[in-house]
Amino acid sequence: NKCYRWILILFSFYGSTVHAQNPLVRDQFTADPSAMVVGDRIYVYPSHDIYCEENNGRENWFCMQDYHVFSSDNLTEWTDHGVILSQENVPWGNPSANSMWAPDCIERNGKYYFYFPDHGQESSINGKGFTIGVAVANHPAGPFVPQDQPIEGVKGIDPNVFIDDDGQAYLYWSQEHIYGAKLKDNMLELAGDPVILKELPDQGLKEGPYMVKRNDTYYLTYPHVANKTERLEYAMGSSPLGPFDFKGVIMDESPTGCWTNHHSIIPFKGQHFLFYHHNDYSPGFDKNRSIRADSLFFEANGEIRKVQPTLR
Ligand code: FUB
Repeated sequence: NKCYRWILILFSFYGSTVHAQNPLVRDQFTADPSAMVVGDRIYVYPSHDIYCEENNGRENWFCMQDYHVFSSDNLTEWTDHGVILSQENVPWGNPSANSMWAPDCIERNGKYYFYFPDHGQESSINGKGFTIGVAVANHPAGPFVPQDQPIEGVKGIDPNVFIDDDGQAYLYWSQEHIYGAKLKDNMLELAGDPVILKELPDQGLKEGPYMVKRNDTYYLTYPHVANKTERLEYAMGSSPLGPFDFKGVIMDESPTGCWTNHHSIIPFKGQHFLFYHHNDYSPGFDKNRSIRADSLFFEANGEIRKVQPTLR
């Protein structure tokens, strides 16, 4: 009888735990997943990798022309809500730059603010000249309407937006360094000068910032090229713009050889998840990636336990 009771307890525990099936999206390439919980669903806003032909952009480089959003209530069945924003619809953007890199989305007062990098109309398509714009919707799946101009005072990629418990919003982004700044309540303009978040390892590219708050601690998490390819690292602090103490590695370099990684961390149904990407479906070309998710755990002292990617 005791044994039967234990089996029941274990079964009910296992049955209530949510597991992802990786990669999450299987009919197109996706990268840079930014996940957000709305009600009992997760919405994921990834980049949409395609392959650039020689006559359309920079061959063998990142090539992204639009964004889709996907949602799920169990991490295994995903609904593709279709295209939420295309490069030709960005009033200030270069419609042939193919540079709709990593985005982020957040809800405030019933509106959804979608932050995305793009090249302005005057910019080259060779990696310089990125800035960040905002598109606004009344529903997490859009339709999203882009603002006429990008955010003044921001140059770079990989936007991440965070709203603290006191209502103050912050924008983080990267351009060689990781930057942070307060946002005005309208979520469309900076409210102060950007600061460089400096207390991270000196050497190697750092990008893709993602801020997490848990138990009054701020976790600045980011991909970093410490060796050959990007691994996910984090630093902890007691305020949103630092100072931060470097703590360690969340995920080692990709076992599939993908040069980039890019992530988000959310609580969902009583546990935390790390969303990230590898190039599972394109082992020979790491600019065609696939988004994934795995459970993430905090240690009793608040540090993050390293996540091992579940492989297929
Ligand atoms: O997806 C294009 C770029 O690759 C992102 O902006 C970076 O974070 C890296 O994942």
